[in-house]
Amino acid sequence: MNYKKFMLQAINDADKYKYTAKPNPVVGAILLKEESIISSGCHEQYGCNHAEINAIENAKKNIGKIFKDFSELTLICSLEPCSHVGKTGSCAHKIVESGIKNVIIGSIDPNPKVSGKGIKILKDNDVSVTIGILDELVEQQNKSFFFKHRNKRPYITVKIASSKDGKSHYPNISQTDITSKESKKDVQIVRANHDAILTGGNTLRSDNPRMNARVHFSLNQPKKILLTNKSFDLTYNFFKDNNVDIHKTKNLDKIIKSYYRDEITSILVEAGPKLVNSFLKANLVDELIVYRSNIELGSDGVDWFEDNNAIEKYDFKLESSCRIDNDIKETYKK
Ligand code: AOF
Ligand code: ZN
Repeated sequence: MNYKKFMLQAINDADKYKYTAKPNPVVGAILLKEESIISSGCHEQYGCNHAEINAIENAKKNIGKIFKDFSELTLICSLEPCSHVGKTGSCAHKIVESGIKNVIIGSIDPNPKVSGKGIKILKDNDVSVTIGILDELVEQQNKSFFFKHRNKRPYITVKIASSKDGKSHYPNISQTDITSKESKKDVQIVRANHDAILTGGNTLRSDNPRMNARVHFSLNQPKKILLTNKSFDLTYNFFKDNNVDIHKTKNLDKIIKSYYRDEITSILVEAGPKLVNSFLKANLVDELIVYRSNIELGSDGVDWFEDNNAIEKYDFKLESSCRIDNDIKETYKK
C-alpha cells in the first residue's frame, strides 16, 4: 500500500500542536484498517499523552464495530515510538500490548534515549516495521529537535533590529526605536517559535524588556535566560515571569552546551551588539534574522557588527526576505 498520503496527514495533523507540544517534537499517528482511517491522535501538549497512545485510545470506541481487534490495524506514526518511560508510558510497549502487528514510521527518533530502541522493542515482539516514509519532512517539521540531538546543543537564532545603514542605536540614549509596530508584532511570533529567549545585562538595563511571547494563541512560553556579571535588581520586567535562568560566567560555549541536558531545543538571542558579536565569534549562531528599517542613524550610530559591519565574514547567506510595513525582514543561514 502507498502509505505516503497517510503519513502526510499525520505530519499535518501534528503541526497544529507546535506551540503546545514544545519543547517536545510534534508527532502524529493514524490507525488504518486497509485503506480506511479508524482513528488518529497527536502529541497535543507537553507532558501529556504521546500521539500513538491518543490514536490507540481513540480507536477503542470502535472495537467490535468497525474492527475486531488491533491485529487488523496498521499504525502510521511520524516519529519512532518511544522506548523510554518518560512523563507518560513507553509507546513501543503500549503498541505491543495493544496487539498491533504492523507499524509504519516516518523518522527514527534522534533522541539517544529512544533512537532505534523503540524499533527494537517492536521487532523483538514480532511487529513488522517500515521506516523512512517522508522522514525528511518530519525532520524539517522538528528542525530544532533534530538539530539539538545531532549537535549536542540547541539551535541558536539571533534577532536584531537594524537601521538601513546597519546601526543598532545611538550611544548613551537608553532606547533607539528603529522598526515598525508590525515588525514588533512579527517578533512575537518568532519568540513563540523558540524554547528560550536569551539576553544580556546591557539590554536589560537600557530597554527593560519583558521578553515573553505576546501572541493570541495558547503556547508554552519560552524560558528566559539572562547573561550578566553585574548586579541587578529584580524589579525589571524580565523577571515578571518565573521561568528565568541567570548565568554569571562569560563562557558562552559552556552555557549553551549546558542546555543540551535541559529540554531546550532552540534559543533566540535578543541582545545588543556586544553580546551578539560574542555569539558570532564563538560560532554559536545558526540563523540571523534582521528587521531592517529605512531609517538611517548615520555615523553617530553604533555598528551592529564588528570590522566595519562585515557580517559576510561569518558565511551567512540570505535565505529569504519579505517586506513588513516600511521594514524588510531578512533571514540568513549558514
Ligand atoms: C513518541 N510519541 O508523540 C512523542 C515522542 O518527556 P516525554 O515522556 O513526553 O518524552 C519526550 C520524548 O519522547 C521526546 O524527547 C522524544 O524523544 C519522544 N517524543 N515519542 O513515541 C510522541 N512526542
Ligand atoms: Zn511515546
